[in-house]
Amino acid sequence: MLFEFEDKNLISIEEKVRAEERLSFEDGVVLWNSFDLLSVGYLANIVRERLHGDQTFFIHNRHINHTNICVNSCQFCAFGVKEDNPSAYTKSLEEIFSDVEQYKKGDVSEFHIVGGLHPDLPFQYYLDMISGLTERFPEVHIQAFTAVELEYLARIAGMPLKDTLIVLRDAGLGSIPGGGAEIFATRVRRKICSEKTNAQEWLDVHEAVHSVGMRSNATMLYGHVENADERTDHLIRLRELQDHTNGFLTFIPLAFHPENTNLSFLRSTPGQLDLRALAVSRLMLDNFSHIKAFWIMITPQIAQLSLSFGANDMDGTVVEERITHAAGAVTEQIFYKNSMVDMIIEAGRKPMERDTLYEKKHECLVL
Ligand code: V47
Repeated sequence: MLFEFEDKNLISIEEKVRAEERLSFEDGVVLWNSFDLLSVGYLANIVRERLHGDQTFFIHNRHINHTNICVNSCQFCAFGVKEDNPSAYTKSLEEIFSDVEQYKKGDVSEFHIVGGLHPDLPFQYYLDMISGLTERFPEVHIQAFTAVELEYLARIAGMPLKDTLIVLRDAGLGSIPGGGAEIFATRVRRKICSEKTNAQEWLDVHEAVHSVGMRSNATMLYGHVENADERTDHLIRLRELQDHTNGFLTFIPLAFHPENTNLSFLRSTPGQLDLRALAVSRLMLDNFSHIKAFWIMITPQIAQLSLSFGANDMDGTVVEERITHAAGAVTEQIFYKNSMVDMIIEAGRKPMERDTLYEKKHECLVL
């Protein structure tokens, strides 16, 4: 029996999806606004299965948030604080090394490092962090510092961005996480992160990262003051850069968490928007291979459902996450590998453990 769309506006989009034709800005807006979520998911699933069949990736990784002290004051952020705040912290390099020491004998394959823009830490701290981790854990891939942090690090290093990237790369930096993109539209950035690296700068940093041979991820923070046009514009700007460099590995839509932020009058994202964000991203980002459901932000249950709404990656085991938990996330901070594998199998998919670059992959059978 053929799948029947409730929303007839989706019929022309289905024709394009089946013909592997690029969707337009107008198509994107239709997908964000359609009342027929199941059909949007159905379309995203066509692409997901065309690219990956049942394969569903996850990684055994460890997040490190080295400091929450930040010179910016983004309205949506509950993590960043000023130095005099009682919850302010900065991990010494020794603390970072000893925190992750316990993973030496484990099979963790990635350190994912993101922090605030600290007013006083010297560039040497970041360089020593990367080289110290590389020396101690040569087999672990280091994915560190968002585009916003990298732009800031270049400033404190007093070097051009590309030179800063090359120094970090040569010290062991493997790839760049996708944070800091938020929503590219100027209207939204003025409201939620007026002091932050602007959209073009964020894109320029990723272009520079790709030009020195490193890969990076991309994100979009949704569910606050942005509208469907602005989300679509964000995805299309990422798609354009990917056409140019092909350096993005994966896209992760990030669900806004309002608690303890200056936007705490907003509500948490509804499950339908979480599923839709993954589905629309899969459909609009036709040149991104991987769409990641970050379970920490949307719950493991929604992440599991999203495996039929375009997502083909469940991110990682994480262990410690402070950014979303500062903003009221109620999920656990660690997802044991066997639970991840069980959830993927329960969803009718095939669990594949991967490394950061999706180069080494192996199927995980029931444990
Ligand atoms: O840049 C901040 C977001 C990002 C809130 O690359 C918030 O694989 C929700 O980028 N509610 C950092 N989100 C995390 C990040 C990330 C996470 C997982 C995987 C990857 C990847 C990257 O978190 C920030 C910002 O966009 N964020 N505050 C909040 N209240």
